[in-house]
Amino acid sequence: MVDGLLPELAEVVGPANVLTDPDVVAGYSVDWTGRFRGSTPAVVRPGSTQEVAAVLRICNRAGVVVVPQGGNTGLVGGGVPLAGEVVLSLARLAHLDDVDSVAAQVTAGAGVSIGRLQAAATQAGLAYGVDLASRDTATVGGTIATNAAGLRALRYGDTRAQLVGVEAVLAHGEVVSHLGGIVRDNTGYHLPSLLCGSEGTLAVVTRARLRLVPRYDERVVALLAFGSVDAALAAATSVRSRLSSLDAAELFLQTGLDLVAEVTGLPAPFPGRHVAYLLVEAADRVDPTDALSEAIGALAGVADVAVAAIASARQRLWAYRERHTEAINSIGTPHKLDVALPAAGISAFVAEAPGLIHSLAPEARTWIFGHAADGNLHVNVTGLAPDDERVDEVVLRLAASHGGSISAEHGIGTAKRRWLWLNRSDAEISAFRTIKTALDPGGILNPNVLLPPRP
Ligand code: 2HG
Ligand code: ZN
Repeated sequence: MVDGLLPELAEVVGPANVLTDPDVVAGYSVDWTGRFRGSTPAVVRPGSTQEVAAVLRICNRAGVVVVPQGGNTGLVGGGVPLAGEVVLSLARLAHLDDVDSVAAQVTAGAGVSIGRLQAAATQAGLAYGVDLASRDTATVGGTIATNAAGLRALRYGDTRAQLVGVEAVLAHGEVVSHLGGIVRDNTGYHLPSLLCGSEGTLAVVTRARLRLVPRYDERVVALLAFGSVDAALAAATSVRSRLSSLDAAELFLQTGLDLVAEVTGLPAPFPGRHVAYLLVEAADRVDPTDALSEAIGALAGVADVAVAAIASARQRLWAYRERHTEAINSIGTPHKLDVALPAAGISAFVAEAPGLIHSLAPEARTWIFGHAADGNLHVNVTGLAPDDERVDEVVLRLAASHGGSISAEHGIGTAKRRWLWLNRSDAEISAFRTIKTALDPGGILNPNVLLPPRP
């Protein structure tokens, strides 16, 4: 059926932007981790909102299902064609307007990378509040679809918190555009909030109006070592309450540090070995070193400290945390279980999860790290077959039993849709389905993610 549409699609986007060569489309059909592999008859690459609209009109009329895709850095199998869907790549929507310094906002195309957006904001004396390790590949559209949060969310919030307006194309090809940048704009349903985190199931975001934040050039990073996870978590809470310039508070463990050092060749940060590490960064207009030292001075149980103020030294400390993902991927295909715990449950979860995983899959290895101050833990498990979901099940159930979320920042995708009920009631899921059906009655927009399969 799709084959018959290809000439029509090529007329809209140009023949060079309908990719069908199996070697070329293969890269669009597997996720970054390698866990989620599918296939597609075609990758369509529109170059404007109007072209996206025309493509969706054609697909909707023919009942052809599409999977929108940004930088393909998602971690829950939400942007790859696992059921043979057409891939709608938004990479060519890469126009970035000039920064509006007066409003402290910018309008960006869905295909603009987060790194490019950050650079433009910095150039204008501002900053973009969302930062993540995949910044040079992840895109504005993808981070909106997944409501990405990243490394600075404790200060600036997730992508939804940056979103002033969106332009998007609905399933039948109609364009909804609200990019005026008015912040006090209380005129009914807030489509940016609805579309953000909807994982391409409700509309295809083509442009966004994004809030920018002040740029702080004075930065200092400290890496703290602790004899227990509890001490590191308590330190994150304490630093957060004392330090208004806190930008990030990231947790990792000795096992993860060992792997990062082994894979990257980085030297160990300290002569001794410790159980847990907390990386904190403060950023301000004036040098925050004294304020950070004072906050660290108030902590109990700090076994060692390294402080870095100049950019290259800061980056060296960050590498121990940021390169976890790449180091884990280098030893096998991970199961990524991104959960959030309330303050009262986080330390019990960290204590219980590895034992539970081991009892189910003794050959598996568990890696825990994450955004400590937000209670967001990344539980990565290697040594499992990609489709072996026993461990996913127990970890997600454990998070829910402690009152936590089964997806803190990566989304639901295909990886977690079976377990959405752990966090969402029947009434909520039914409301989700009502919204989906209203906006996409033909079910052509990424219908195999987020919502659980119908019983
Ligand atoms: C991070 O915080 C990302 O580095 C990726 O969210 C987490 O690899 C992961 O599981
Ligand atoms: Zn993360």
